[in-house]
Amino acid sequence: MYKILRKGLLAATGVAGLGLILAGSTASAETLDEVLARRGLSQQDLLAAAKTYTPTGKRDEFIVFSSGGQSGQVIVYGVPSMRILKYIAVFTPEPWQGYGYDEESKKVLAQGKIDGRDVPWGDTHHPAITETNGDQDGQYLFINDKSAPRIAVISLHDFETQQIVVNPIMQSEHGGAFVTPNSEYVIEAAQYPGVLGRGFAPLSEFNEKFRGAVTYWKFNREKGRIEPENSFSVELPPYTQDLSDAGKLVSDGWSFTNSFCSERYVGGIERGRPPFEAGCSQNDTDYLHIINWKKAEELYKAGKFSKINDHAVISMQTLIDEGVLALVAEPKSPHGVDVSPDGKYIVVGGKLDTQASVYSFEKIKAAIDAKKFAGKDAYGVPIIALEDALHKQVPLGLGPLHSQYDSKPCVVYTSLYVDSQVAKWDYCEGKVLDKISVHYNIGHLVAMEGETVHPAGKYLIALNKLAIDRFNPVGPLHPQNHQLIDISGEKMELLYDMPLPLGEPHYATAIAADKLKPLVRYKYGTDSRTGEKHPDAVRPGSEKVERNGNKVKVYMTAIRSHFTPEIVEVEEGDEVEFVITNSERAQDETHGFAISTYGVNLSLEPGKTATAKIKADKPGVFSYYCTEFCSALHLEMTGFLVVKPKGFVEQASTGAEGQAYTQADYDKQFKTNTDTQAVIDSVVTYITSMNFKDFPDAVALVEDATDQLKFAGEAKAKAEDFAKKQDWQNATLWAGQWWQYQVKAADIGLRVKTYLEQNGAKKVQ
Ligand code: RUQ
Ligand code: CUA
Repeated sequence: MYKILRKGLLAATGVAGLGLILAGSTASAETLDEVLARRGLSQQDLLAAAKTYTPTGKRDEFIVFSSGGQSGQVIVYGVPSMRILKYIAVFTPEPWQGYGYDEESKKVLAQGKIDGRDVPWGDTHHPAITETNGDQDGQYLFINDKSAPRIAVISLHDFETQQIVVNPIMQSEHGGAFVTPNSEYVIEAAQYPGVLGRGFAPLSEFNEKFRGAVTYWKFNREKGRIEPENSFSVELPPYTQDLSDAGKLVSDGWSFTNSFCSERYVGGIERGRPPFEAGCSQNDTDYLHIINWKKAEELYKAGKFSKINDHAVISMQTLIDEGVLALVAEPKSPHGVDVSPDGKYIVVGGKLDTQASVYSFEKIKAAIDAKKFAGKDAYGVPIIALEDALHKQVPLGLGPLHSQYDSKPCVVYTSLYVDSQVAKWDYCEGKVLDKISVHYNIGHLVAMEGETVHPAGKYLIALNKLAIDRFNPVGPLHPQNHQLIDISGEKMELLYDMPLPLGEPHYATAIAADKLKPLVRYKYGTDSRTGEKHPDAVRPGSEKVERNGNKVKVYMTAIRSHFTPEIVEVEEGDEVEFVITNSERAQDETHGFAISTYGVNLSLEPGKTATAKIKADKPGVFSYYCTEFCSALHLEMTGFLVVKPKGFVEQASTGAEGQAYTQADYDKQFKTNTDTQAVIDSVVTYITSMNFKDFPDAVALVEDATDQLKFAGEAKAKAEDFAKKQDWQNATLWAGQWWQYQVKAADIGLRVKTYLEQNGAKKVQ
C-alpha cells in the first residue's frame, strides 16, 4: 500500500512548497503593562485570564454537557476555556447535523411522538452520564424533556442522539435524568400530577384520581438503549414531584425524589381562588420521597404490578404494604436533592427556606427498619419524623436550590437563587466556609464530576438564570450566563463569564476530558443512528441507480470533491431516495448534501451513510451540492437532479454543452500532473522515512491518501486511453480528474507530514 502511495505521490501538483513556509511572527509592539492599562485590566483579571486562556492547539481538562433548555439540544463546552464545542441535536431538528433532515434521524425523532402528535422541540433540563461504580464512564448521556415526558439517549461515541423514549404514563416530568451507580436504571420523576396513562378526570377529583410517579428505565449498556419492556414505575401521591437523585455506596439501591406541592392545590385564579403560588406554599414542609428501588425491582420481577398503557406500574398500596416507600418532611418548597459522594447524606435546598437540610441516610434507614414512623399521609404512606432523619440544618442564605460536591471531604456548594450567591459549606460540621456573588440569579451549579463518588473539584460553574447587564445588549431577550469559578483554594474566585445564546440551560454535568473517547470516523457505511452497518452503503465504483415502479433509489458516494453519480434523471411524480456514503477516512472531511428547494440537508461525516428522500413532484433541473467547504474544489462538488415532465422524449439535440478541448490542452494538463508528482514524491519520501505506523491517526490518513492515488492512477489510465484514440475532449477531462486526485493526495500527505512533525515522529531505518 505504501509503495502505491510513494509511486502515486510522484505525480504533478502545482502545490509545490505548500506547508513548507513558516510565517515569522512579529513581536508585539505593546508590553503587557501597556495592554493592561489600555484595556483597564487588573492583576486579578490577568490571573483569571491565565487560568482560563487556552492557546491554539491546547485542549480542555473537562468537558461540560449542559442542557440547552428550550432549544431541545445539549450544549457541549470545555473547561476552563469555556469554548463551545458542539450543540447536540436531541428533541429538535437541527440542519447542520442533518438531524430531522435525513431519514435515519427522522426515525429517532419519530420515536418522540406522543399520542400520535409530533413534538418537534423539547425543554431539556437534566443531563446524566452513564456511571460505573458511581463514577462517570463517558459512554452514554441521557437528558430529559420537561415539556413532554421523554428521555433521550445520546451515544458519546459520536455525540449523536440514538433513542428517544416517551413515558407511557406521565403527563409531565422534571426529575430526570438521574442514573443509578451502575446505570442499571435511568430515573425519571413526574412533575405536575396527572391521571396516570394521560387520561381524564375532573380536577374536583384531584385527590383520588391524580397521581405522581417515578419511572425506572432499564438501560442495556451493551446495546446502548433503554429497554421500555424491562422498565417499571411506582405510583406516588399527587404532591408535584421534583428533582431526584440515586443513592450510592451505603445508600445504593435507594432513590430520593422531592416534591413541592404536598398541599395538592389545583389553582383557579379565574374562579376567585388564590393562584398556585399561594396554594402550593401554604405548608411549612413538603415531602421527600424515599424509595427502595432494589425492592421495587424485586416486586416488578415478581409480577406485583398492573399495566397502564402496557407499562408496569407498582401501585402505591403495594409500595406501602411492602415497605418500599416512605416520606420525610422537607422545608418549604424544596427543589434540589443531592446525595453526598459517600452516599451517607442527602442535601435538600428549600426555595423559601434560608437553610439547607442535611438528612442522614443511616438515620432514615434505622427508622424504616424499626418501623418508627410519626404518622401516615392521606394515602397511608408512612412518614418519618424530621428529627429522626435529619443530620443538620444549616442557614445559608435566601433561596437555596441545588448542591454540588467538592473533592475535599465534607465540602459542598449550594446555589442561592434569591441572594445570587454560591455558598461553600461543610455538611458534616454544618458551617458556612465561604460565599461568592454571581451575576445574576443562579439556578443549578455544576462542579467537575460533582455528583459522583469521586468528585474532581477544581472548578464550579454557576448556571445563572439572568444575565442583565453582563454582556453587550442584543435586544430584550438576553443570553444566559455561565460563570466559571475556581474552587481549588479556600476562597472561591470568579474567573469567566460565558454567554449562552441557545436556550435556558438548567443542569449540566462535567466529566474529565480523558474519559471521553469519541470516534473520528465511522466504520465504512455506518448508519449513525442505529450504530449498525447501513444496508444500502456502497463503495466507490459500485454506485448505481435502481428503479422500482415510480420509486428510484440512488446509491451514491461522496468523496473530495464529487458525488457519484452527478446527474440523476427521474420522472415527474417519482419518489427518489439518495443513499449517500462518505467514502473518506480523513479526519473532519465531512460532506453535506442539499437539493435546491427540497428542504433536504445531510451531514455525512467520514464513513457515514445517510438518506435523503424526496418526492419529485415538479419538473425541473434541481442542482444538488455539498454544504461543507471540504476542499479547494468544494464549490464544484455538485450535480443535477433532472426531473423530466411526464412522457418527455428528448429530441435530437440542437443545443450544446460545455467547452471543447484540443491536444494542446491535454499536453498542458499532462505537464502539470507530472510536476505535481514531484511534490507528492517528496512528501511520501518523508512520510515513509518516519515511524508513521506508530501513529494510528497518521496511518488512517495514509490509507486515505493511498485511496486517492489509486483513483489518480485509474483516471490517468483513462486519460491516456482517450489520448491514444485522439479523443482530446475526454483525454483532457480525465487528465484534469487525475490531477484532482493528486491534489487531494498531496493535501492529505501534507497533513500527515505536519502531524508527524508535531507529534515527535522519529526516523526509521
Ligand atoms: S431545574 S433551577 Cu433542575 Cu429544571 Cu432547578
Ligand atoms: Cu464536499 Cu464540500
